[in-house]
Amino acid sequence: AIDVENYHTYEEVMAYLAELASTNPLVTTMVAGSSIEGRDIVQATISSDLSANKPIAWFDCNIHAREWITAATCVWIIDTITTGYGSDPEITALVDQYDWKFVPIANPDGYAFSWTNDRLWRKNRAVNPGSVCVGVDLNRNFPVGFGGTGSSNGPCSETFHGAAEFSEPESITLKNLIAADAGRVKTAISMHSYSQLWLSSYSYSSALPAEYPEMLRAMRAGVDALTATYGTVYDYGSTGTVLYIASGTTTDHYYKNEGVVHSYTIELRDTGLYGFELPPRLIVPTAIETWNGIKAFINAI
Ligand code: 0X9
Ligand code: ZN
Repeated sequence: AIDVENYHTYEEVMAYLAELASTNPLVTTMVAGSSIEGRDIVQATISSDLSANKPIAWFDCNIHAREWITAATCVWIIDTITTGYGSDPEITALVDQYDWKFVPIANPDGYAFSWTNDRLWRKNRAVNPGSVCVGVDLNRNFPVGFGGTGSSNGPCSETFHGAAEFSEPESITLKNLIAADAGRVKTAISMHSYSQLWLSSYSYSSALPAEYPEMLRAMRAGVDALTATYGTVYDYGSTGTVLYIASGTTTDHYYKNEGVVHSYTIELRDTGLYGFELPPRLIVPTAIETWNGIKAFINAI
């Protein structure tokens, strides 16, 4: 078990996932890759029948190190689904319908560093040849629009895109996971914070995807249910129109290169009062409203 009302270290989250996998028949884990510093990048799967090859709802969390609420929310959702299966009819139906896959800490080195050295660290912990600055922004290391607007070629920048697309083991790991389930991923959601936004492609340009009307409908269903929970206000739409242009993101890769129409980035609470340092007392409310949004969204697609 894990105390979902607090933030947890990388080791604590990994221990929780291992314990779940060994005690709960719904849960399997796999080491999908390893980080620059050699930490495991773990994917947890919740499935009531792995052999059925169901459609998948897939989540990457904490690709940005300082966005602790994202791992905490993913852990809360894992805990809620595994606890509710068989007793909560809505959860039971969702697990019978989908396999649920989570990478709760997609950037383990950065996350560990944000606990031990710098709470506001964002990137991974790559040593950049020829620079004193460390780290690549993993959410600029994907191919769609690689190196373009909203990314930097300077290793000291918070949005440094890296030497080449997929130069980092952490981004390769996410790419491989999505590719391994090609054709089955019904939705892929990248969890970020903060800003309270539900974002679709495109991110690398202000152009809109062909399926944008369908994406808008699905986002609206999610945001309406999220807001109905506690009144938390969210904006939604394509990243390039709602937020800013960002090239080389996960969401554009899952959408454009892997064919996942329902590919989104969700920017969780808040809007800046606490920013990345959301107090522990707000973990559960954030997770509850987000889960309500995800349930309504997934029932709408
Ligand atoms: O800039 C980013 O990478 C994200 N914002 S954050 O404050 N969490 O760093 C936004 C990226 C949004 N784009 C998509 N992936 N769609
Ligand atoms: Zn982020």
